[in-house]
Amino acid sequence: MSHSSARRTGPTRSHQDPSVGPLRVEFTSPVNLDQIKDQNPNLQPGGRFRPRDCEAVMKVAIIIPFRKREEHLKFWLFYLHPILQRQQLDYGVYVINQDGDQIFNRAKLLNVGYLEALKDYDYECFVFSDVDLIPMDDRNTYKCFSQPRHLSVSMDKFGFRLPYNQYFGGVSSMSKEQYLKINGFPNNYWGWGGEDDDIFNRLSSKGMSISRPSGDVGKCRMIRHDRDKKNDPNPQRFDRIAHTRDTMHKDGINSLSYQVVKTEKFDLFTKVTVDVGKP
Ligand SMILES: [Mn+2]
Repeated sequence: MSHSSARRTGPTRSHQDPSVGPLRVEFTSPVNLDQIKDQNPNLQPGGRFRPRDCEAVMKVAIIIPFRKREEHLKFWLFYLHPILQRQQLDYGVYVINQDGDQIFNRAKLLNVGYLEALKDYDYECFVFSDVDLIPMDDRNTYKCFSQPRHLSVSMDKFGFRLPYNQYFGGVSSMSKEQYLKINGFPNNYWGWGGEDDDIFNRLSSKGMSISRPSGDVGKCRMIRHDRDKKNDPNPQRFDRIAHTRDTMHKDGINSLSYQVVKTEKFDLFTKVTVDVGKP
């Protein structure tokens, strides 16, 4: 048996963990898509990757809710593709683009991403990431755990600490089983805020706890930006969060409706443009 085929079948991961630890992350010099493509020659169309020389750690769909943040997406792709490949994931990147100019609905876009990614491949794990959050340590593995995972635990914008114990915003991951146990995410949070707390309430009402990396490994940077248009704070959010336990069984993946406008496979990501309606 040749050396290379032995490596392909052997238990290789513990012997060649390729993570490098803390990373330098900055947003001053712009990046471009051609450069990113050249730097990641092993990607497949649609922003897919699977390790060649070992069995992948997990099949992971990365879901990014999106509208008019092209500059942030470039930084995200620039930093994350190399990290995700070093993490030996069998992964795909799905940018879920809200069509039109109605008020933004982050959680509904995440639900759409879950279903649309599963049309592509038999993913077992879903990472839900804001487009403007970049991990500063590649030991923060973008995979699923025995409990739902919160990955963006120490963001620069919060002084590298959790803003509050129940915080579940930014970047999180859930297995298919964990996601289905909570009926997915709410579809009726229009505008900024609250949907992450609703998701936390869903998880805790089902007896799940939150898994997190250490504050050191979980450091990340947010790209600074002004408030998006059509994403004002949602005044109903406090009332909604107070009733998650009553509403979650009828509002979620079981009540999701949307229209795909188009699906595009670019070199570095799959973009699904979707009409999610309006309040
Ligand atoms: Mn942001």
